Amino acid sequence: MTEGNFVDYVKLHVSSGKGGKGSMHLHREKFIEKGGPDGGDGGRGGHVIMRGNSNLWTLYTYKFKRHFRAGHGEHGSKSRSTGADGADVYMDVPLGTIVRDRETNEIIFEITEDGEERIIAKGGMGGRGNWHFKTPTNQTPRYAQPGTPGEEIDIILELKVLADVGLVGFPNAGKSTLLSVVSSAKPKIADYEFTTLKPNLGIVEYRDFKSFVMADIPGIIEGAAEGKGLGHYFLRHIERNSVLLFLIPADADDIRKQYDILLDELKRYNPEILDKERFIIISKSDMLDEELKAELKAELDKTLPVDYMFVSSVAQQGLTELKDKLWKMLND
Ligand SMILES: Nc1nc2c(ncn2[C@@H]2O[C@H](COP(=O)(O)OP(=O)(O)OP(=O)(O)O)[C@@H](O)[C@H]2O)c(=O)[nH]1
Ligand SMILES: [Mg+2]
Repeated sequence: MTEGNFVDYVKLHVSSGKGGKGSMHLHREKFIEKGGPDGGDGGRGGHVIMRGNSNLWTLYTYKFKRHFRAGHGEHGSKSRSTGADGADVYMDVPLGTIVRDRETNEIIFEITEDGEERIIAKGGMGGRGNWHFKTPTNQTPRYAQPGTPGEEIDIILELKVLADVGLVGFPNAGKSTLLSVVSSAKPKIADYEFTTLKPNLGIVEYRDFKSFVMADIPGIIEGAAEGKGLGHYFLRHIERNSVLLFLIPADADDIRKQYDILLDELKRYNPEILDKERFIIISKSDMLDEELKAELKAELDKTLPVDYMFVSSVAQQGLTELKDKLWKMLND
């Protein structure tokens, strides 16, 4: 995914089809003087149906199409022929989609499974044709039922992102690069600071079709709380995340100090952010040879207050272990 296409809230209008009218018809044929009633039933109106689709990650398609209308049932006709049902409309939504009634704001249902189908607007029933109403005393009923109307409702779709990881780091730490190697997101990457100006979200596909969302945000610098760099306005994008993943490059002068600065900026923005679980990755660790790594490890084991791991996005080192670790943190 690229910048700006993560849609997690849309307002829609849906309406189902009305049922077709039953037919009022009397059989007519040469030489048969009094044919009986033979009007067929009307068809059912089409439903509007929500369907879970595990290949979808956002409500993006609903940004452009806001009205969903199912087909009307056809009317019944002579010779007891039933009208065709109105066409159903399927709305594919990502798993974790909550459907609300816009008027009451109440949750109508939530779609959680792939292939799960729920009717959001039920099609009207077809009316019964006049032959159903034939009785001993009324052999030629001149009456047939109309179809019942469809339903119409204003709804809100909300996508609840189930588990998130937010990337936190100085500019140029390699956040966007990491996102690009663990997800199919294609954020802009460059060798200068503040390459990322808007948050990017990527879906990290994990063993056995599991997945989680990772948010890449602009870099943070000391003084962000006072508006330095890009400020900290965009930190709201990681407020929802359950795990904060700090990236500090292996060639940083003082890793512990960078960590403290980052933490302090987060705290100034919103102290509650510090209640989240934290994990550190030492990024660009392909720049370290084994000896340097061992030395650094001995030092970090003593100085870093939270768990950490060496990762290289470029050399693809430590990525699987990182995903395992994050998955564990998200699900514990
Ligand atoms: N050697 C090495 N370089 C890396 C690695 N990951 C990223 N880089 C380089 O570091 C530079 C910055 O990478 P980005 O991913 O754009 O960094 P960022 O943290 O998103 O930067 P901002 O968006 O400015 O905050 C680029 O030149 C990358 O090629 C890595 O694993 N190893
Ligand atoms: Mg970036």
